[in-house]
Amino acid sequence: MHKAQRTMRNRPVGTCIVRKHVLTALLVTAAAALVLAEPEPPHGVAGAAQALDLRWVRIPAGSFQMGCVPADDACEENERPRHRVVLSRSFDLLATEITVGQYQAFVAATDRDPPPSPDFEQAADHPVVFLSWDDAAAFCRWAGGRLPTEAEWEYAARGGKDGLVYWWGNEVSHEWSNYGADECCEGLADGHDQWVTTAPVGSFAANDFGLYDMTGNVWEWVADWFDPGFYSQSPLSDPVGPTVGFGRVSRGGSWLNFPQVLRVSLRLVFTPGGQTSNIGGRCARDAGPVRIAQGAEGSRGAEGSRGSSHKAQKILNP
Ligand SMILES: [Ca+2]
Ligand SMILES: [Ca+2]
Repeated sequence: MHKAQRTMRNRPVGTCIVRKHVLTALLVTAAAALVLAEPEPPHGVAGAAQALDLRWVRIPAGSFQMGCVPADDACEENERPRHRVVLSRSFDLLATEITVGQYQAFVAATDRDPPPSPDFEQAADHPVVFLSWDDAAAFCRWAGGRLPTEAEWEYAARGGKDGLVYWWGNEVSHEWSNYGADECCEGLADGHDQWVTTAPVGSFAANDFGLYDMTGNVWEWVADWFDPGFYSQSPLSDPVGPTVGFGRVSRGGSWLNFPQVLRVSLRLVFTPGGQTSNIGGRCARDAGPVRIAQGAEGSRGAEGSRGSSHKAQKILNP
Protein backbone atom coordinates (compact mmCIF):
# COMPACT_ATOMS: atom_id res chain seq x y z
CA MET A 1 0.00 0.00 0.00
CA HIS A 2 1.37 3.32 -0.96
CA LYS A 3 1.93 5.84 1.73
CA ALA A 4 -0.53 8.32 0.31
CA GLN A 5 -3.23 5.74 0.09
CA ARG A 6 -2.59 4.63 3.61
CA THR A 7 -2.85 8.18 4.76
CA MET A 8 -6.14 8.73 3.03
CA ARG A 9 -7.77 5.59 4.22
CA ASN A 10 -6.46 5.36 7.68
CA ARG A 11 -5.71 8.82 8.79
CA PRO A 12 -7.11 9.26 12.27
CA VAL A 13 -9.71 11.92 12.47
CA GLY A 14 -7.77 13.75 15.10
CA THR A 15 -4.52 14.17 13.26
CA CYS A 16 -5.80 16.44 10.60
CA ILE A 17 -7.82 18.39 13.01
CA VAL A 18 -4.76 18.65 15.06
CA ARG A 19 -2.79 20.05 12.23
CA LYS A 20 -5.16 22.87 11.70
CA HIS A 21 -5.57 23.76 15.04
CA VAL A 22 -6.38 21.11 15.97
CA LEU A 23 -6.93 20.62 19.04
CA THR A 24 -9.86 22.91 19.31
CA ALA A 25 -11.67 20.69 17.05
CA LEU A 26 -10.72 17.98 19.11
CA LEU A 27 -14.17 18.34 19.86
CA VAL A 28 -15.49 16.22 17.22
CA THR A 29 12.19 -0.35 39.00
CA ALA A 30 14.26 -0.57 40.26
CA ALA A 31 14.04 0.83 43.69
CA ALA A 32 11.09 -1.34 44.29
CA ALA A 33 12.90 -4.44 43.14
CA LEU A 34 13.21 -5.54 46.70
CA VAL A 35 9.48 -5.72 46.95
CA LEU A 36 8.23 -8.20 44.47
CA ALA A 37 4.56 -8.44 45.04
CA GLU A 38 2.50 -11.30 43.80
CA PRO A 39 -1.08 -10.36 42.96
CA GLU A 40 -3.96 -12.43 44.07
CA PRO A 41 -5.59 -14.22 41.13
CA PRO A 42 -7.84 -11.65 39.48
CA HIS A 43 -11.53 -12.33 39.73
CA GLY A 44 -13.43 -13.43 36.68
CA VAL A 45 -10.44 -13.80 34.42
CA ALA A 46 -10.80 -16.44 31.79
CA GLY A 47 -8.14 -19.11 31.71
CA ALA A 48 -7.00 -17.99 28.28
CA ALA A 49 -6.47 -14.48 29.55
CA GLN A 50 -4.44 -15.73 32.48
CA ALA A 51 -2.18 -17.56 30.08
CA LEU A 52 -1.31 -14.37 28.25
CA ASP A 53 1.96 -12.63 28.81
CA LEU A 54 0.37 -9.60 30.43
CA ARG A 55 2.96 -7.59 32.30
CA TRP A 56 1.29 -5.54 35.02
CA VAL A 57 3.12 -2.71 36.73
CA ARG A 58 1.94 -1.39 40.09
CA ILE A 59 1.47 2.38 39.99
CA PRO A 60 1.56 3.87 43.48
CA ALA A 61 -1.15 6.15 44.79
CA GLY A 62 -0.12 9.79 44.80
CA SER A 63 -0.87 13.21 43.40
CA PHE A 64 0.25 15.23 40.41
CA GLN A 65 -0.49 18.32 38.37
CA MET A 66 -2.71 17.37 35.44
CA GLY A 67 -2.94 19.34 32.22
CA CYS A 68 -0.97 21.98 30.35
CA VAL A 69 2.47 22.65 31.86
CA PRO A 70 3.89 26.21 31.95
CA ALA A 71 6.69 25.26 29.55
CA ASP A 72 4.21 24.24 26.87
CA ASP A 73 3.04 26.94 24.47
CA ALA A 74 1.05 24.57 22.26
CA CYS A 75 -1.75 23.71 24.65
CA GLU A 76 -5.40 23.91 23.78
CA GLU A 77 -8.01 25.29 26.13
CA ASN A 78 -9.27 21.82 26.91
CA GLU A 79 -5.91 21.09 28.56
CA ARG A 80 -6.45 23.95 31.03
CA PRO A 81 -6.51 24.75 33.83
CA ARG A 82 -3.61 22.73 35.07
CA HIS A 83 -4.94 21.29 38.29
CA ARG A 84 -3.94 19.00 41.12
CA VAL A 85 -5.29 15.48 41.08
CA VAL A 86 -5.03 12.95 43.86
CA LEU A 87 -5.17 9.27 43.03
CA SER A 88 -6.00 7.75 46.35
CA ARG A 89 -5.49 4.13 45.42
CA SER A 90 -2.64 2.29 43.80
CA PHE A 91 -3.52 0.58 40.54
CA ASP A 92 -1.92 -1.70 37.99
CA LEU A 93 -1.27 -0.80 34.39
CA LEU A 94 -0.02 -2.95 31.55
CA ALA A 95 3.63 -2.21 30.87
CA THR A 96 2.93 -2.13 27.15
CA GLU A 97 0.15 -1.42 24.74
CA ILE A 98 -2.14 -4.38 23.96
CA THR A 99 -0.32 -6.45 21.36
CA VAL A 100 -1.54 -8.10 18.20
CA GLY A 101 -0.85 -11.52 19.72
CA GLN A 102 -2.75 -10.75 22.92
CA TYR A 103 -5.76 -9.43 21.04
CA GLN A 104 -5.75 -12.44 18.72
CA ALA A 105 -5.94 -14.69 21.78
CA PHE A 106 -8.90 -12.65 23.02
CA VAL A 107 -10.69 -12.98 19.68
CA ALA A 108 -10.04 -16.72 19.59
CA ALA A 109 -11.33 -17.21 23.12
CA THR A 110 -14.44 -15.08 22.79
CA ASP A 111 -15.46 -15.28 19.11
CA ARG A 112 -15.48 -11.50 19.02
CA ASP A 113 -15.07 -10.06 15.53
CA PRO A 114 -11.44 -9.20 14.88
CA PRO A 115 -10.57 -5.61 14.00
CA PRO A 116 -9.68 -4.76 10.41
CA SER A 117 -6.13 -5.49 9.37
CA PRO A 118 -3.94 -2.49 8.67
CA ASP A 119 -2.32 -2.12 5.29
CA PHE A 120 1.14 -2.62 6.76
CA GLU A 121 2.87 -5.61 8.27
CA GLN A 122 2.55 -6.26 11.98
CA ALA A 123 4.16 -9.05 13.99
CA ALA A 124 2.56 -10.45 17.14
CA ASP A 125 4.55 -8.07 19.34
CA HIS A 126 3.30 -4.94 17.61
CA PRO A 127 0.47 -2.95 19.19
CA VAL A 128 -2.94 -3.98 17.92
CA VAL A 129 -4.67 -1.22 15.92
CA PHE A 130 -8.14 -0.49 14.63
CA LEU A 131 -9.58 -0.99 18.10
CA SER A 132 -12.80 0.78 18.90
CA TRP A 133 -13.33 2.00 22.46
CA ASP A 134 -15.68 -0.94 22.96
CA ASP A 135 -13.06 -3.39 21.69
CA ALA A 136 -10.42 -2.04 24.04
CA ALA A 137 -12.80 -2.03 27.00
CA ALA A 138 -13.93 -5.57 26.25
CA PHE A 139 -10.36 -6.83 26.02
CA CYS A 140 -9.50 -5.24 29.34
CA ARG A 141 -12.52 -6.77 31.06
CA TRP A 142 -11.54 -10.16 29.67
CA ALA A 143 -8.02 -9.63 30.96
CA GLY A 144 -9.33 -8.96 34.45
CA GLY A 145 -9.11 -5.21 34.30
CA ARG A 146 -10.62 -2.08 32.82
CA LEU A 147 -9.54 0.94 30.86
CA PRO A 148 -7.58 3.50 32.89
CA THR A 149 -9.24 6.77 33.75
CA GLU A 150 -7.83 9.78 31.94
CA ALA A 151 -6.25 10.98 35.17
CA GLU A 152 -4.67 7.60 35.86
CA TRP A 153 -3.29 7.55 32.34
CA GLU A 154 -1.68 11.00 32.54
CA TYR A 155 -0.30 10.34 36.02
CA ALA A 156 1.24 7.10 34.79
CA ALA A 157 2.49 8.63 31.55
CA ARG A 158 4.36 11.37 33.39
CA GLY A 159 6.21 8.72 35.33
CA GLY A 160 6.55 10.86 38.43
CA LYS A 161 8.03 13.84 36.58
CA ASP A 162 5.59 16.71 36.76
CA GLY A 163 6.00 19.83 34.67
CA LEU A 164 7.42 18.38 31.45
CA VAL A 165 5.98 18.65 27.96
CA TYR A 166 7.02 15.08 27.19
CA TRP A 167 7.72 12.56 29.92
CA TRP A 168 11.47 12.68 29.21
CA GLY A 169 11.83 16.46 28.87
CA ASN A 170 10.60 19.45 26.93
CA GLU A 171 12.03 18.56 23.52
CA VAL A 172 10.56 15.92 21.30
CA SER A 173 12.97 13.27 20.03
CA HIS A 174 12.79 10.13 17.94
CA GLU A 175 15.25 8.65 20.44
CA TRP A 176 12.41 8.26 22.94
CA SER A 177 9.30 7.54 20.95
CA ASN A 178 7.82 6.25 17.71
CA TYR A 179 6.06 9.06 15.92
CA GLY A 180 5.83 10.66 12.50
CA ALA A 181 7.04 13.51 10.37
CA ASP A 182 7.13 17.12 11.49
CA GLU A 183 4.15 17.82 9.25
CA CYS A 184 0.83 15.99 9.41
CA CYS A 185 0.29 13.06 8.63
CA GLU A 186 3.01 10.69 7.69
CA GLY A 187 5.07 8.08 9.51
CA LEU A 188 8.80 8.66 9.73
CA ALA A 189 11.86 6.65 10.73
CA ASP A 190 14.69 8.65 12.26
CA GLY A 191 17.46 7.75 14.70
CA HIS A 192 16.38 5.15 17.24
CA ASP A 193 12.90 5.37 15.75
CA GLN A 194 13.32 2.88 12.92
CA TRP A 195 9.64 2.51 12.15
CA VAL A 196 7.46 4.23 9.59
CA THR A 197 4.39 2.52 11.03
CA THR A 198 4.02 0.65 14.34
CA ALA A 199 7.04 -0.54 16.30
CA PRO A 200 7.19 -3.68 18.46
CA VAL A 201 6.00 -2.68 21.91
CA GLY A 202 8.83 -1.85 24.28
CA SER A 203 11.25 -0.76 21.56
CA PHE A 204 12.04 2.45 23.43
CA ALA A 205 13.09 3.15 26.99
CA ALA A 206 10.44 2.90 29.68
CA ASN A 207 9.48 5.86 31.82
CA ASP A 208 10.28 5.87 35.53
CA PHE A 209 7.19 3.80 36.27
CA GLY A 210 8.45 1.08 33.93
CA LEU A 211 5.83 1.82 31.27
CA TYR A 212 6.63 1.61 27.57
CA ASP A 213 5.28 3.67 24.69
CA MET A 214 3.04 5.90 26.78
CA THR A 215 4.09 8.42 24.18
CA GLY A 216 3.70 7.43 20.54
CA ASN A 217 3.35 4.12 18.71
CA VAL A 218 -0.47 3.97 19.00
CA TRP A 219 -3.13 6.11 20.64
CA GLU A 220 -4.53 4.59 23.81
CA TRP A 221 -8.19 4.72 24.72
CA VAL A 222 -9.03 5.77 28.25
CA ALA A 223 -12.30 5.27 30.08
CA ASP A 224 -13.47 8.89 30.19
CA TRP A 225 -16.02 10.69 28.10
CA PHE A 226 -14.63 13.92 26.68
CA ASP A 227 -15.70 17.30 27.97
CA PRO A 228 -13.51 20.24 26.92
CA GLY A 229 -14.36 22.10 30.13
CA PHE A 230 -13.95 19.22 32.53
CA TYR A 231 -10.64 20.39 34.00
CA SER A 232 -12.27 23.49 35.46
CA GLN A 233 -14.67 21.36 37.46
CA SER A 234 -12.71 18.17 38.02
CA PRO A 235 -12.95 16.66 41.48
CA LEU A 236 -9.67 16.68 43.34
CA SER A 237 -9.64 12.97 44.07
CA ASP A 238 -9.97 10.09 41.64
CA PRO A 239 -11.78 11.93 38.81
CA VAL A 240 -13.58 9.69 36.36
CA GLY A 241 -14.66 12.29 33.81
CA PRO A 242 -18.19 13.35 32.87
CA THR A 243 -21.03 10.88 33.02
CA VAL A 244 -22.06 11.37 29.39
CA GLY A 245 -20.52 12.67 26.20
CA PHE A 246 -20.32 12.31 22.47
CA GLY A 247 -16.77 11.05 22.32
CA ARG A 248 -14.23 9.18 24.35
CA VAL A 249 -10.70 10.32 25.08
CA SER A 250 -7.57 8.72 23.72
CA ARG A 251 -4.06 9.71 24.70
CA GLY A 252 -0.38 9.66 23.76
CA GLY A 253 -0.16 10.18 20.01
CA SER A 254 0.99 7.61 17.50
CA TRP A 255 3.35 6.57 14.74
CA LEU A 256 1.41 8.77 12.32
CA ASN A 257 1.41 11.98 14.30
CA PHE A 258 3.61 15.03 14.32
CA PRO A 259 5.46 16.13 17.47
CA GLN A 260 2.90 18.54 18.89
CA VAL A 261 0.44 15.70 19.23
CA LEU A 262 2.85 13.70 21.37
CA ARG A 263 2.60 16.15 24.28
CA VAL A 264 1.62 14.38 27.49
CA SER A 265 -1.30 16.70 28.26
CA LEU A 266 -2.89 16.49 24.81
CA ARG A 267 -6.41 15.10 24.77
CA LEU A 268 -7.89 13.57 21.65
CA VAL A 269 -11.62 13.03 21.41
CA PHE A 270 -12.85 10.32 19.16
CA THR A 271 -16.18 8.62 18.55
CA PRO A 272 -16.32 5.42 20.61
CA GLY A 273 -16.83 3.29 17.50
CA GLY A 274 -13.95 4.94 15.69
CA GLN A 275 -11.30 2.61 14.37
CA THR A 276 -8.10 3.75 12.74
CA SER A 277 -4.74 2.24 11.96
CA ASN A 278 -3.14 4.10 14.84
CA ILE A 279 -5.50 3.53 17.78
CA GLY A 280 -5.10 0.68 20.24
CA GLY A 281 -5.15 0.53 23.99
CA ARG A 282 -3.70 -0.42 27.34
CA CYS A 283 -5.46 -1.87 30.38
CA ALA A 284 -5.54 -0.93 34.02
CA ARG A 285 -6.87 -2.90 36.95
CA ASP A 286 -7.58 -2.14 40.55
CA ALA A 287 -4.70 -3.11 42.79
CA GLY A 288 -5.82 -6.12 44.74
CA PRO A 289 -4.26 -7.51 47.88
CA VAL A 290 -0.62 -8.33 47.33
CA ARG A 291 1.63 -10.83 48.96
CA ILE A 292 5.07 -9.45 49.64
CA ALA A 293 7.87 -11.69 48.55
CA GLN A 294 9.63 -13.49 51.34
CA GLY A 295 12.47 -11.47 52.82
CA ALA A 296 11.18 -8.17 51.50
CA GLU A 297 9.03 -7.19 54.46
CA GLY A 298 11.60 -4.68 55.58
CA SER A 299 10.86 -2.41 52.67
CA ARG A 300 7.10 -2.46 53.18
CA GLY A 301 7.21 0.87 54.88
CA ALA A 302 8.21 2.69 51.74
CA GLU A 303 5.35 1.09 49.90
CA GLY A 304 2.93 2.06 52.58
CA SER A 305 3.75 5.76 52.54
CA ARG A 306 1.46 6.63 49.70
CA GLY A 307 2.52 9.39 47.45
CA SER A 308 5.98 9.59 48.92
CA SER A 309 7.53 7.61 46.14
CA HIS A 310 6.78 7.55 42.45
CA LYS A 311 8.62 4.32 41.89
CA ALA A 312 6.38 1.58 40.64
CA GLN A 313 6.57 -2.02 41.65
CA LYS A 314 7.02 -4.80 39.23
CA ILE A 315 4.22 -7.23 39.66
CA LEU A 316 4.73 -10.87 38.94
CA ASN A 317 2.45 -12.11 36.23
CA PRO A 318 -0.41 -14.35 37.22
CA1 LIG B 1 8.42 6.48 13.47
CA1 LIG C 1 1.11 4.63 23.04
